[in-house]
Amino acid sequence: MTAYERLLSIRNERGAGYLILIDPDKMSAEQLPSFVRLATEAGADGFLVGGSLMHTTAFDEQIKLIKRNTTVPVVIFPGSLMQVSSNADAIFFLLLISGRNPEHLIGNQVIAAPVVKKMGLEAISTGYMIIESGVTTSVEFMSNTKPIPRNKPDIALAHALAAEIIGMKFLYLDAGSGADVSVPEAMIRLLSKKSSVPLIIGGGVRTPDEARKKAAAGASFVVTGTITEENSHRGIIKEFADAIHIGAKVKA
Ligand code: 1GP
Repeated sequence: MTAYERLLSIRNERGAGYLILIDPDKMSAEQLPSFVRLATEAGADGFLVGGSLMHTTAFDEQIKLIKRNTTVPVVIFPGSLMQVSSNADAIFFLLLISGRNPEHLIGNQVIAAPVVKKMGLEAISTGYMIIESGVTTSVEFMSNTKPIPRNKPDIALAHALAAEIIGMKFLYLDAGSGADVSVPEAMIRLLSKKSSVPLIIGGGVRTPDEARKKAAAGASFVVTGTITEENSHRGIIKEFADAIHIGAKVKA
């Protein structure tokens, strides 16, 4: 089964899946194994690895370490061209479709594609949309693009439909790491109703209740990064997982 198929079956079984973002700069090699093990046991359905910046030189090693300590898919969520590793299960092959910066629409992809192909790394075509969140986020600054206004779900929908027609496999709506406010439920509801592309929602999700609302609005996956870095204990991760697994028949 491909990582994409595994993710979809998790979504189908549990109503929505819980993905934890690990920023390679924010967790040390000492912390990583125990965090990954406890998060897996607490109900995380997958790990995303990536960040807007990268100071570490051990990206590949970190992916290996994460893989060694979990059974769930480990997917690269690349913040730059330097974040590619054959040790991951897959990579979100991102096109920053909310922006109009050609480097993030096709330039970087052309540079990365031959390497990804040669590695035999599963690439999951993902339309990446930055949603306005009140502050200038790292991803907005680094990508030199404007986010989609949060009160314009119709604009987000037009992007989602374009992604669907192009044939993308996921849509990632991101308010940006550490955002003041997360992606609005009204936007998630509209896109999940009118587009068939599964939605990944992240950025600024801080409580299990907020995560549950994203899943109830139609998110196929909800991502937390900052909050799980700050509170990396089993209890909070289990609360997030239980809140997001809105379709689970029996709660773990
Ligand atoms: C950012 O969606 C992720 O790209 C996670 O955001 O760090 O705010 O949880 P947070």
